[in-house]
Amino acid sequence: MSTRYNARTVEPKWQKIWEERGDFLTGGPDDPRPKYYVLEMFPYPSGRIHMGHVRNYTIGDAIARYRKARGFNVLHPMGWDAFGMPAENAAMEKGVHPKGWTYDNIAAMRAQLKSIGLAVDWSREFATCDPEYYGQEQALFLDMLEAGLVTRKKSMVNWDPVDNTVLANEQVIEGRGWRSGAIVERRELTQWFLKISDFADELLDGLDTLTRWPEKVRIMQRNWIGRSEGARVLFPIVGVPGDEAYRLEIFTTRPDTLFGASFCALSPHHPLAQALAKDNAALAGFIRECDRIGTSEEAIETAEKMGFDTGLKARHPFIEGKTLPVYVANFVLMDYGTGAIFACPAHDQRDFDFAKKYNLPIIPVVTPKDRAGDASWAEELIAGKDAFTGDGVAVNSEFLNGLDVTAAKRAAIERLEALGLGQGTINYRLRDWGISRQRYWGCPIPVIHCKSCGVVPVPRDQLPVTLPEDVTFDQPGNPLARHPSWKHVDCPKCGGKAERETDTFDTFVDSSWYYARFTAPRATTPTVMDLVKHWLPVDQYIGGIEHAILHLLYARFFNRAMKRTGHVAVTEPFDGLFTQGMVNHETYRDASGRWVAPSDIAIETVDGKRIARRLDDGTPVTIGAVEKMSKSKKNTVDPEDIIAKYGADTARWFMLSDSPPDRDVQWTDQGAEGAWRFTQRLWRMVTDKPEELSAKGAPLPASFSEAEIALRRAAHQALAAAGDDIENLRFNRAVARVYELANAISAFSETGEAAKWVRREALELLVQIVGPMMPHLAEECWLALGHEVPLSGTEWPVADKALLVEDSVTIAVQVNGKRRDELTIARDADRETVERAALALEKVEKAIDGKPVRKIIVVPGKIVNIVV
Ligand code: ANZ
Ligand code: ZN
Repeated sequence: MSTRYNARTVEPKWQKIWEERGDFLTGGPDDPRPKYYVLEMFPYPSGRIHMGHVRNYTIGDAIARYRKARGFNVLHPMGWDAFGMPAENAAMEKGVHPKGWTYDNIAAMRAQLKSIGLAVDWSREFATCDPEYYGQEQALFLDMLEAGLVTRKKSMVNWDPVDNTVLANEQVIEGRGWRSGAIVERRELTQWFLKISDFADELLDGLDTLTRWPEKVRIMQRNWIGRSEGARVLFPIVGVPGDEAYRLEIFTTRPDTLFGASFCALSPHHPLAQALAKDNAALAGFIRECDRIGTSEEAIETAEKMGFDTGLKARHPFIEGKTLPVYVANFVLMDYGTGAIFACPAHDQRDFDFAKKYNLPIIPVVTPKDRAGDASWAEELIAGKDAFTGDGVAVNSEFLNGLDVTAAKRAAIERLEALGLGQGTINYRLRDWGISRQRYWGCPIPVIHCKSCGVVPVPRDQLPVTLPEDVTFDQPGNPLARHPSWKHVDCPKCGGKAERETDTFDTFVDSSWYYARFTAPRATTPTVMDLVKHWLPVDQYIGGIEHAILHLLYARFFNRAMKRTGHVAVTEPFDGLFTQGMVNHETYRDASGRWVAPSDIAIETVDGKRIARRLDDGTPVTIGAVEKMSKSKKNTVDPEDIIAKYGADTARWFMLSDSPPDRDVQWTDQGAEGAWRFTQRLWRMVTDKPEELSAKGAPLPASFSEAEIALRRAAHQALAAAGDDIENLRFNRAVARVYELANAISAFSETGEAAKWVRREALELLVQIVGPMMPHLAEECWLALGHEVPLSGTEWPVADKALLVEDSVTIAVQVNGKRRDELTIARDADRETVERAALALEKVEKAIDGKPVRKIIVVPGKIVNIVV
């Protein structure tokens, strides 16, 4: 036979067969099989899939196929995270409409994803920009509004004064708008918020139940929520114009360091700072300068520390007569704690840097335990560069002296409470989730603003509030706001003239509930209780680590909000989470330092050295570091090219084989070729010598030779182990077992009827193991082996338990040279295992009779002699 395996024709053929058979359509809730919901994070329809998608969806697909073969009713859907800025950018740059651009991209990417051969139930597909989807999202929002889970409040935003638009933190690059290049300002806008901070403790506690999540993701979420125990302290302030009784409230996690306080600081947006700035031009100028940094915590954190002395004095709560200067400082955030701090430079790095810059006192009040009573320690600290933030013993702190940090905190809080100057409190870093975006291509927020009635929800029977299509992108700002008619409506309450909200939702809202929608994608309510009860939680969620915090935290919150409003029954949406690594590639640069794409170069090996040249003009190219595939470094390979050249199975196989799926994988031509060669090899093994295989369904031979038993063992052990590996997402190990078994089959040279039977059995098992990973090739092999029912409709084989036990030997056991018993044990058991097993034999124990063992002699595979 020996034809070459031609992926180009075989792959589309099987994709068609699966579709016609409806193999991957999900069974209904009354399906008797246990349910299994596997979901990969849905893609943004940029227009083309990249290798990261191939990896992500191949992992999910292998799981879906394996679970289906194991008898589960699998839900494995696909959809599109389709709202967002790139569509509007395309509209501005190329004059295409965001809607057309998005749906065209979806069509292109759907075809690409289908060419990977995904076992997806395409009948459930939707895009978040479908009015049927976002209309239900609006209904959810109105329910949450009614349930008190939504608020409207003023908040600071990054404002691009040239584009006249709000920018997300990621769109501010070194203080400038990413498109306009203008220096970004901070502005206060009234925006919609979801009250995620009400759930801070619940979201924190819930992390403990997520035992099938990577620990690193749980840690990141914990840090993001940022629960801090501390105190609020009131500092009476001397010199506030018109308010002699003014008391400044600060938040601290270190009330134990109060005796080391050297100044207080206000955020530039603290009401006191703002009030003072009204009559103080210099302060107003300083605040404007601070605003230039943007709103991101990172920007504020990395900016040079700046302060402005207000001239006010704060009275120390514990030290009679002592006052502290009050600064306005750029590193104090308005939306954390109370927007004001007391500073203890000796024990906080930011305070330390600030004190050095402005010549403020540094007063150490906590000594490391091993330097207690060592006077030179304080001098070293003051002279040095670093604050001491560790645990230690309180010094110079009156009633706190001698206490460790924890005890001193407690004592300080007790005293503050007694004085009426403060109390213990818990603070969270987690802020409410601002969901307003001044953009067109998003889900319209379904409310109406009326001058007399205020905010009025859009009546349910008027949902969905759809986006108008006749919008313009020829000027910056929000096209919805400048649309001539869309926003003008009558107030649903009083009938007077009113205006629609022109903000749309943050696209993270869209991705916070799509997993629930997949359980009833065409329902006329957001979800259907029976169905979400059946399918949720998602059993296995798979995606990139870049979503470890925001997306996963928002979805965990949103699910709780949906539970409260009666749309789901579970608390946590994702039972198991897997974060796959990135796909990397070598980088290349030409003589002038410009990046060169892998497809534009040729590499040859000269004297053991790899030399790269440009294909067009032969000029040399430098081979650089292996980095994450990215357009900017041009080190990408296009999945479409790979599939055209080798077939999807090769790409799938390489993605799964090279490294553990949670680590980065390096895409190389050699690796892809190696994977491709294996597809050819497997095909040849199955088809080359049909005469060496027994007929399909031939009866089990009466007996087997030793070599035949060995191959049967190898095959059944590979089956059991690889199944376990796939189930636990250890695909690289499953792949290794496939290679081992393939080698064992190739090395098998027995002839005769029993040998043919065994060879067929081993090959069939090999093909079935390969099935979830290279489904097209496996189907074609399965067909060539004479099976009428495709693998997609075939159950996972059951390994023969008897063949799983290790190869064993029987050893005689003597005590003082006299045979007492024998031992059956694995042939490769180590010495210690053999000794322990021998000593545990009942007859041996009796013969030893409690006497101390002096020596054990082991002759491997033969005899054990215990000397007492
Ligand atoms: C005095 C002090 C002394 C502090 C000391 C630390 C060390 P976490 O752990 O993140 O909650 N802080 C409070 N509000 C702030 C704000 N709005 N902007 C910037 N910094 C603020 O950090 C809490 C600590 O960060 C607080 O404890 C406060 O400084 C500062 F030796 O108070 B600390
Ligand atoms: Zn009204």
